[in-house]
Amino acid sequence: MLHATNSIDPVENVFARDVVGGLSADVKTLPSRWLYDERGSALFEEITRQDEYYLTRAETSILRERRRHIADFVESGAILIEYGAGAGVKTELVLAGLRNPRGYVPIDIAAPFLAETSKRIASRFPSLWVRPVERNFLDVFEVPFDSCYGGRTGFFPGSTMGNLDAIEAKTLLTQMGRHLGDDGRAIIGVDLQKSVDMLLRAYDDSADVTAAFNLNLLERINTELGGDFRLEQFEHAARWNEIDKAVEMHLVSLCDQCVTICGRTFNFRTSETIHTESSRKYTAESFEQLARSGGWRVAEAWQDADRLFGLFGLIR
Ligand code: AVJ
Repeated sequence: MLHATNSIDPVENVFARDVVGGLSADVKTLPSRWLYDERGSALFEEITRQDEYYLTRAETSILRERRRHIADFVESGAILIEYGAGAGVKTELVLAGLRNPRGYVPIDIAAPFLAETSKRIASRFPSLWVRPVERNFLDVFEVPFDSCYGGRTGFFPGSTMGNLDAIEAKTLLTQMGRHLGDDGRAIIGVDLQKSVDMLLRAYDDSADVTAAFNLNLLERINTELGGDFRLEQFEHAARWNEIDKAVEMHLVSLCDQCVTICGRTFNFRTSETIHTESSRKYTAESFEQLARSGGWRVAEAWQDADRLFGLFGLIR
């Protein structure tokens, strides 16, 4: 147990503040970044191994097949700056393909992952300067290494961009521009629009790993904030939002019920949902438009053989 749960103050505690705020709204939502506690991160890793979740395999195949193109795009001696580094598995693939990379800056709020990833990368690439930054990549902050150390390339794989709304995405792209400089480059991976059926199956796998991942958020509220969610009275749902071109994850209330968290009571009607995540899906054109809104131009567009996923090389 992390805290005496009766003393959690939604003004002081950011998680409590987001939960109380999100569940007080007319349309209940919770920010998707809270899905990634230790169990949530492990469940996400398990999702990437499910047959229906094609994203990770498709992106990894692009990184392997386009290794040479990527190395040409990133000039020799570059510093790689990764936004939301997580477990950093794809990073090793990219670094191994680059010519003489000089530095690696993983940015992540999850300190344990950050330390582990930094250690592993530093020992595999002994000549690389590794400088982790423990931040939420949406905050405003500076990165180590100025331009005299070499050209800088941003790396933002995994379609995490798809979880950001238009304002957050534009803010991040603008901040990346500031970090990476006028001749900086960026490599960004996003999922592409395709049949709704295939998209929904990726977010509602038959082994129910995605359901467990989504429901874990309620478990986390119970454990960390002393909530009394009855998990069996909620159900995972994946829905397509045609206007936003996004797969949404929801938690659907199976009955009329009330839940108490931090001394506050929240009512749920039967079928009312908590919206827990949006994963936006792009076309080459819609991604190009997004990139422009943040001050970037698309110089390279790579796809896997089945055209499921897109990796884009951006310049200023
Ligand atoms: C890691 C955020 C890219 O949106 O596809 C997987 C998270 N959610 N299944 C995604 C996720 C449900 C994933 N990202």
